[in-house]
Amino acid sequence: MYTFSDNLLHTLTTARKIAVLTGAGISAESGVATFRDPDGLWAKFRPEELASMDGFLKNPNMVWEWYEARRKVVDSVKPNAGHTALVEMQKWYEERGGRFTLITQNVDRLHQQAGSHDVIELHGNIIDNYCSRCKKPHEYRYTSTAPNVKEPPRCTYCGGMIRPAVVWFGEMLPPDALEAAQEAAETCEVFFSIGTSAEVYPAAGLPIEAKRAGALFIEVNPNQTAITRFADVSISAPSGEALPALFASMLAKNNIL
Ligand code: BJW
Ligand code: ZN
Repeated sequence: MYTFSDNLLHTLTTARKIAVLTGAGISAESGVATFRDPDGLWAKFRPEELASMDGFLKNPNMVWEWYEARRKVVDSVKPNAGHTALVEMQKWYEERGGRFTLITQNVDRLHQQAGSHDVIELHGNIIDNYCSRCKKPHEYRYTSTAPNVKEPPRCTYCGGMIRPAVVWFGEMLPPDALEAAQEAAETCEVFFSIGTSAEVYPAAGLPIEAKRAGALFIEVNPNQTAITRFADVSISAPSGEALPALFASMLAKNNIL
């Protein structure tokens, strides 16, 4: 049973500009591993070997196979109650003329699968592919029924190695996505940071930028993070439980206003 203060519910039901940043934690209850939890991906794999251009060039087959294994997981899972609550919140605010911007670091597309629209993807997605040399998109897609592809396909135009359309360490984030995320952070009244350790920049700077610009900063995470101490409201619970409970409390509050 979750209870939220009247003050918080009043702010949430009267605010018109909401921005939300999500990380791997929101997909944890769907069965997608996070990165930095004790059972996360970085406990078993080295980020610099798997999520960097240097790592890919040193060992392309290993990196490709790691992404194919993660694609297999993403292909087999479903959005959870946390994703669905964000879909409902987006609809609720928009029906009232508000703006609800969903920014994600996740590459799994589960927000879109749940029904969120105009999701800002800061770190790309794990579905698409492009050429690591000439940057042209490539048509390869993982399918569970096809035989395993054990090495990167080759570019039809230049013969370069095909890579997943994610953002690796040391690479620029898509400029339009970053700009839209920064604009939402600087202009919102409420900023949620959900299921992210806030260790990876520039994404981790967004909640702080929002707070500096005057937004109420709410964190949803069962664990402490690098930015918990800056949160105005800290909801220490899994997002698949906390977000539906929060939205239900907002609706109950709104009905008696
Ligand atoms: C739950 C839960 C439940 C569990 N409910 N919650 C400034 C200072 C220092 C360094 C830098 C800096 N600026 C840039 C850098 C370098 C670097 C960086 O930030 N390094 C730090 C690690 C120190 N950043 C970059 O390189 C970025 N590019 C860039 O800045 O370009 C400009 C530039 C270029 C060249 C030189 C200099 C500047 C790119 C970053 C790309 C990150 N890529 C990855 C991999 C993507 C592909 C893939 O998926 O394989 O993105 S790394 C990985 O971390 C992934 C994630 O999106 C990202 C963030 O992780 P996230 O989502 O927070 O997950 P976790 O696991 O860390 O946390 C999960 C949380 O969930 C935990 O808190 C749990 O408690 C919680 N949780 N269950 C709710 N049920
Ligand atoms: Zn090419």
